[in-house]
Amino acid sequence: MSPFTRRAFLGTVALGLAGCTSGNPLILPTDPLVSRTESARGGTGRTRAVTLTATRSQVDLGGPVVDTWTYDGALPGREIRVGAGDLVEARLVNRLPADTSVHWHGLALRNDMDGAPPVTQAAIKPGEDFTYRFVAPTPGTYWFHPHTGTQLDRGLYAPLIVEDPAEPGGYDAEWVIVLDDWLDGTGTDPDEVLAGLRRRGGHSMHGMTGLGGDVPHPHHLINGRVAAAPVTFAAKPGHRVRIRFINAAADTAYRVALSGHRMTVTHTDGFPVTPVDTDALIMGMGERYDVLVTLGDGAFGLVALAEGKNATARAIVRTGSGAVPDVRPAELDGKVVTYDELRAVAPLSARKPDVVHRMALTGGMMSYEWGINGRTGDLTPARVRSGQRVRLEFANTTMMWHPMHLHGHTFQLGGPRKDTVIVRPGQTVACEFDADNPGQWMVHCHNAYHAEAGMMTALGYEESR
Ligand SMILES: [Cu+2]
Repeated sequence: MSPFTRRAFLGTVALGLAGCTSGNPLILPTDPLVSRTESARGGTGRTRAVTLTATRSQVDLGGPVVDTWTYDGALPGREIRVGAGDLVEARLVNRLPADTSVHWHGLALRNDMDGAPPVTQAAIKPGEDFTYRFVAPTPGTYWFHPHTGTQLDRGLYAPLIVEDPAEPGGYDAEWVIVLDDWLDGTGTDPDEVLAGLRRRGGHSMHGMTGLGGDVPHPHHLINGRVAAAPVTFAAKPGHRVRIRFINAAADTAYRVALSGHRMTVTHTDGFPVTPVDTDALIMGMGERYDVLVTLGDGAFGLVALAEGKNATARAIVRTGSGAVPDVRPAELDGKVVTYDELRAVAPLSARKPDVVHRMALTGGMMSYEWGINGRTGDLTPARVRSGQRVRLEFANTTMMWHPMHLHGHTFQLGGPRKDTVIVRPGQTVACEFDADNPGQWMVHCHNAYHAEAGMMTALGYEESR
């Protein structure tokens, strides 16, 4: 059980309010300003209504059959696809034996729909339901998952694709590829694994890149299938395909490549970049990349190598006859595009930050306690005000890498726009954004085990007076 979920709804935020010697009153998710900000977003007037039933399910991973938790029995859950400006109306029915929530990863949505108990809503109890209603403001590749305990490491995840009606397209097909590391129902479950890490400490598995994980997941999946029983994508030679990659794993960075092809990166975390060619991508948990590829003739392996874990997930791309090539395409050892090479098409204008929050990433494997600025799971918010240019500095003082995620905003990371950024051991990474989405927002590591073991805090808008 998480130390956070035991707290009452808004308990932590209310605490911040009570001790208001430290600043002005906070703008809570229930503040009328949150609704006013949503109204100002406008929208298309179209509504996309869906029901998600979170439930215990048995899932065939393509050999291994596991008991797990899913949305509606599907793994990944069914994609939600809307146009920019559409209203998403998603009713979550909780048939799990535990509290849950749905977080809409990467969207700058209204704060009270962010799905992060106890800060933005009360957890949804077993047998209860909750309807999320929000405008999907910006196009891009997003996804959704619970923000409760270690549930992200079960089967509760699905893509959320926001289409851009103004986009030229220029491709023949579009594929969504969801990467995941899997252990639930294989004789253990994520809560048991976390309890074990806390009892015994962890064993960090560092690979060549130092991007290893803490937990040996026995399976790695592309779209819910193990490498031995891959999904096949069929197309014609010469077709241009847009691939939307989503890393939904709990504890694994993947190195991704398509054998016999280069990929042209077009988007990072939903936002367009000046196109750059690469052989491979490295993706931390929570990150998304969109790429374009022009397909050759034959059969090709789309491979995701689990960094530091000596394991792979894969899918097959088939445009003609022929055997599927080896499990480890040469492209995996080719050029890997870096953040530095990427340039947002619409960067934030240059501006001096009005406020800087330094967040030291702290903790270690021995006691398996992780934190921010030495505090474990402390949701007392770092304060910002509407209209400010805010700079967050993540300084990694640990021996592990951390994919850091900010809710409700897409920051500028040097060149690209992102909402999740890999911070390597010893590295300091600066992210800047304009405070234009009032409310209380989580900032945390997207390793599900690190977040649950305390590497989580909040960013809180306060009233400007
Ligand atoms: Cu972490």
